[in-house]
Order: sequence, then structure tokens, then C-alpha cells
Amino acid sequence: MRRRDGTAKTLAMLAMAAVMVLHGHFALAQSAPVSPTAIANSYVEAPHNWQLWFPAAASPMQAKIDWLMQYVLWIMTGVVGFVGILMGYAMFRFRAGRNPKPSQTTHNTLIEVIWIVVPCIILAIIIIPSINLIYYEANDSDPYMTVTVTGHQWYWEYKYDSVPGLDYTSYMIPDNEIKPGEIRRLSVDHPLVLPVGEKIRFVITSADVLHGFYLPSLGVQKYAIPGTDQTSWTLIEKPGTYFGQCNQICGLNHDAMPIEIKAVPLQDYLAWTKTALANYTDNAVSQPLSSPMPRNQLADATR
Ligand SMILES: [Cu+2]
Repeated sequence: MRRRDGTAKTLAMLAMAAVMVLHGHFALAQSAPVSPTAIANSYVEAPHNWQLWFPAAASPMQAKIDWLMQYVLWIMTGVVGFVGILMGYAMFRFRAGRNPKPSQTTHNTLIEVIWIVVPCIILAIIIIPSINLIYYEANDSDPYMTVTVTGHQWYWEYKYDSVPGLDYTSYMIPDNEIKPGEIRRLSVDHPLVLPVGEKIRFVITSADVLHGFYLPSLGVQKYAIPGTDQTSWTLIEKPGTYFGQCNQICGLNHDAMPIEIKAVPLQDYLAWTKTALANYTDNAVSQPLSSPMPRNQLADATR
């Protein structure tokens, strides 16, 4: 038995070594030019038809939100079920046909104490994990990097605070320009590229009206408010493509400002920052659109 374990271990180590060599090989093959897209496309978290429930959690924050949601849902199910059964029983048991002369009872101290104390206990067992989660969400200290996200009518601007000069805009790809592999109404021209496994702080603001920076699979949702910075953070657990949307009605093309995130391993992110710095210079902080444009014109203006 022990010998078989030893053999299995050796085999596993050989397999790991092979994977590492292959990984190194592919990393080398990918090195020029660096495309975060290929890595990130291996996993795509996008809405699908007949979807119910939340998207799969891709960050510890969303995992905690999922957990709290189910925790409260089960408590609610218990409360609604219990009250429903009690009401059904009372309606049946004390119906007029069976009780022609209704009881005149109005008070029962024991029951009144119970129906005050039990809801207090239920609220306490809900509030403790809720407040823990609020503190967890608010703790954006010690990030690996900070991205300043600015909402504009109708596109996003991403400024990488740790990469001087890296500041670019991200527009939705218009319906008539969608290519295979892109998702209509969600894919963008320049996605937000982020490293996996690192704490990323977002400073969220707006250049014009209220927008909403909403990333459902990462558990991030903050209003982008002109003149104010709001912060949030995330830690993306595996490479992939993740989507979000502006979820604060912000004008005519509110629906045309999705958020696309390409999450890649750290070394690929670092390599990408160099190519992005070289390629995105002409794209940095484009002219804000001062007046609403029909979408086809907006598409022309933004590509
Ligand atoms: Cu918006």
C-alpha cells in the first residue's frame, strides 16, 4: 500500500513537472505580443438564457454575499412557513361554523413575551453576519493596486494609479460590429485588465451624472458620483472574463456602458501594462460627449 502511494506520488510529481514545463513553454510562446484575451477567454462568466440566482461567485466578497443571501432566505422561509401554517390552523380551527360564539380572550402574557423575544433573537442572528460583511466590504486597506474608475456619458474610463500614464476609455462594441466570441451589449473595445489573486482597490467617481459600477460576479456595486470618490475592492480568484453594467440610470445610452474585465495571471498583467501603455496613448481620456447622440453616431464616434 505504502509502495503504491510512493509510486502515485512520483507520478503526480512527474505530472506537475510536465505541467510546469508546458506552462513555461506556453508563457514563452505568448510573450510577444501579450494578449490577455486568450488567457481570460478560458473562462467566461456571462449571463445566460433562463438564468436564475446569482452569477457564480468569482471573489471572496461575492461568495460571502451568496452565503448571507441563502442564510437569510432560509430564515425567511422558516418565518413565512411558520406564520402561514399558524394562520391556516387558526382559520380552520376557529372558523365561524365551528365557533358560533367567539372567545373574548385578548391577552396572554407568555405568548406576548415569546412573540417579542423570538423575533429579537432572529434579528440578532441576521445582524451579526450582516455587520461582519459590511466591515469586510469596507476594508479596502493594503491593496496590491488601485484603479480609478470614472463614469462618463456613456463609457468608462480606467486609470491605473500604479502605472503612470495608463488611463484609457472603454466603450461598448456596437451591435453591428460584434465579432464571433464577443457578446452583444457586454463586450467592449478596451476591457479592464486585472491580475488574479491580488487585492484590487477601486476608486469610483463620475465626470458628469450618476453612474453605477456594478460587477455582480465579484460582489462590487458602488454609485459613481460626480465630485465624490467611493471605494470598493475585489480579489478575482481565477483567470477569466467577467462582466458588469452601469446600473444607475444615466441618460440616453445608459444601457451602452457595460464593464468587461479580463482577469489574468500577475505576470501577464504586468506584461500587458507595457503594451497597453504603448497602444492606448491615443485612447486616453477621449472627449466627453457633451450632447446625446443617436447610437449609430455614437458608435462611429467611439471606435
Ligand atoms: Cu451610466
